[in-house]
Amino acid sequence: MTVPRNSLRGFLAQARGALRGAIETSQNVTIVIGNESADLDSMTCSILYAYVRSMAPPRDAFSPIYIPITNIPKSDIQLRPEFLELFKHANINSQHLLTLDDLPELSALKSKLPPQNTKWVLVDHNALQGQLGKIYADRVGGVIDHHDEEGKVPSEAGDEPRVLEKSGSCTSLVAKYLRQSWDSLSGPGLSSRAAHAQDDSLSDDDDVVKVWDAQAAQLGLASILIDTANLQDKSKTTDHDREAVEYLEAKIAACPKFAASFDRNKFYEQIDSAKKDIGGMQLQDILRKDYKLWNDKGLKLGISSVVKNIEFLQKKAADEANTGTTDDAFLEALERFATERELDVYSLMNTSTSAEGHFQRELLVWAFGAAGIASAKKFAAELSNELGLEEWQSGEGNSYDHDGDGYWRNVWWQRQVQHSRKRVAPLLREAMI
Ligand SMILES: [Mn+2]
Repeated sequence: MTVPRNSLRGFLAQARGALRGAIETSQNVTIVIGNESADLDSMTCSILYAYVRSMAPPRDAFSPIYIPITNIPKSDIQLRPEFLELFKHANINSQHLLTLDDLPELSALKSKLPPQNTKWVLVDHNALQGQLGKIYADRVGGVIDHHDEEGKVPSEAGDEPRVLEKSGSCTSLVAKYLRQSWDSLSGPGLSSRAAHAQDDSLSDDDDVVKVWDAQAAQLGLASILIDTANLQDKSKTTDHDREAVEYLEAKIAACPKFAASFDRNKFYEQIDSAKKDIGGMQLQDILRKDYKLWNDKGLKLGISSVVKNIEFLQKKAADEANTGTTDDAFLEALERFATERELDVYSLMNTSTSAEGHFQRELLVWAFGAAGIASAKKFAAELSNELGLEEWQSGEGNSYDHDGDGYWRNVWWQRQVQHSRKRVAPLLREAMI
């Protein structure tokens, strides 16, 4: 069975059905999955890759269709308003996205989806973490990623890619890898009645393949623009990103339905402001919505990335707590987050724009227990220069720095703002003792 040329919407519906069928009948299944923070990049990488590969598979593909899974429960989609904004441009909605909820529940995972029936392609990470990693790590057979190599993916990936390169967005690497296959699918339009019948976003005059391509192109383009600040962030943007933007924009320009009205800057602003629209969320949800966890040398390290400054979180904490000082409410909320997850080291990375319009970063590190404290101190001592760490004070004029009573905590301005979690996480992990 080959997967027919289809819209993203049609493809995702087919993928959901195929996954269910494969589980029920013990058929082989190839799963394409992004990382556990499940940001926009991870989501679009997995969908784009699965979409094009399913319609243009390698000769000896492990299964007839590639299933894109976003690495969060379905309920967490709501914590990513930028997903919902972007879905409109791709003519899909949150119901179409496949998530962890589409896999068998954890207790039955191994029996209902036996490892030998699966092949995993990792996009936007290169080591399968968490519960999935415990069961399926040996079944990883391909990777496209822009994080530091963790040495977990076999050096020979056979039919699937093994691409680990620096780029602002992993979606840029995916677009580059798919280019030939995708173009081979974009030949003369098939404006068949059937295609029009199954896609109600089309009018009779539309060339369906061009519309579908332009919708998929916008899905990918959004991540690249978000990850590179609309190609303006020189520390992140690479040639891969610029080339992918050009390539995807050409697909949009080739489609009469979108060509005239599409404006890259407006598109970027729209997705970016949706991403920052977190005012209505609970503080604990904000901390977990872009969260990554590692286990190194027996220590648990968790890092939350937040697109607002600490002051924003303090106000939120104070509103939710209703009593005590803002500082107390904020620190109690953070401590609850870290202790519920039994972390040895918890870090919070905040990005924001200063009153003068400059991009800025705050970095908090909170360590619990002797080994965690020793690791955090080592990190602070060794990396202070590289990260440009400078003293920070809360709005109430307090320093959060603390050493004693079984915990250690420090907050800094991170003046070397080019270093995102992609850099800070490996540094923290290396500091673990
Ligand atoms: Mn990424």
